[in-house]
Amino acid sequence: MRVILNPKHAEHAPPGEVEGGAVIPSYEAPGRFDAIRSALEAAGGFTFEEPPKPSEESVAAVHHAAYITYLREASTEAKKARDPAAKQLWPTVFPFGPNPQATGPRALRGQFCFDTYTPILPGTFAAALGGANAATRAADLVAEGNARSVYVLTRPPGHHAEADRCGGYCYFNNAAVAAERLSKRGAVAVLDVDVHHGNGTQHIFYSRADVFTVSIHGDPATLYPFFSGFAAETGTDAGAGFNLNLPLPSGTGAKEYRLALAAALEAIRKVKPAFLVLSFGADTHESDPIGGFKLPTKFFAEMGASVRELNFPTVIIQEGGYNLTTLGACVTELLKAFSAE
Ligand code: SP5
Ligand code: ZN
Repeated sequence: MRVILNPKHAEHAPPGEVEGGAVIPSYEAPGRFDAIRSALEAAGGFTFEEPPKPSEESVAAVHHAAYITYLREASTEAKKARDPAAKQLWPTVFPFGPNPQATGPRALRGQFCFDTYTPILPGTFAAALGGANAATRAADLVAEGNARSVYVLTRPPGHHAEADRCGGYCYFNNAAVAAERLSKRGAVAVLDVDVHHGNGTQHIFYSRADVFTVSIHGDPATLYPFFSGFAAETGTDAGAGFNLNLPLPSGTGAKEYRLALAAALEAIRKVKPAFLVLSFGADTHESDPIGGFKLPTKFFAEMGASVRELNFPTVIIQEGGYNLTTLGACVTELLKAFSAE
């Protein structure tokens, strides 16, 4: 299987995140990428390549111009800063009403973000763009029939990023970039199996019928992102009926997950898409430090086989997964099953 790498991922390395008023090491760290790459190399059967030179075109197809510009300029500002504190831009205050006068740096930092987990650092723009470019390359290979399925190895992840806001460690929505690209050639389904609701992908395609978004995730009543991912969110306008959320309780294991996955796959079959984008998070694993689900490593092989059975040309995008000792095995199990003859 061809693996498209984000060559710039390490330029974004958050120094920590805030947990109950204390700063703890960031879960979303460069070591995630290395753990996956090493596991795939050890398993064999994977070839690694980088995307062609950076372009913002495919990002502009899903994100607002003002947001892209903000992220670029804020990253540059962090790069130029001499004061160490000014090299990390953390949002603290979020809009509580529209105010055209609120254009200062602290206001903008909150305006283009929805949580406090998502800092802008000197390399954030480059790293986010590298991921989007890798997703673009993968989508083009699949759209043109040059590959049946392609895996995008990237971080930071993307599925929480909305059209004009970052959040949940995500800046550019790589899955949405790929889906948008593929949608020029035919209908697309996005299946999001990260343990967290893919609010960004839902948001970007919420009023469209040509991209069917499906997410299986921890119940937002108790799991991040808390404000979306409920079953009643089904799409709007032309997109009514083209968003499916399958929330599951904390502690969900293979038995219950299997049923939700079958329901998701059945719904996707009915829509008859030409292409599939799989937003793959391994944070459903039983050992994940922030997920709360109980899937064993071997279930990822089953997941890969089930999704593969749909038999659609597929772009697989790496989202979350935070246990560095099991992450590589989860991805390998999924991809091996997916690429088996
Ligand atoms: C892409 C992705 O998986 N984003 C996840 C964003 C989750 N952010 C919230 C993390 C909260 C961690 N605190 C949990 C403490 C459990 N001991
Ligand atoms: Zn996640």
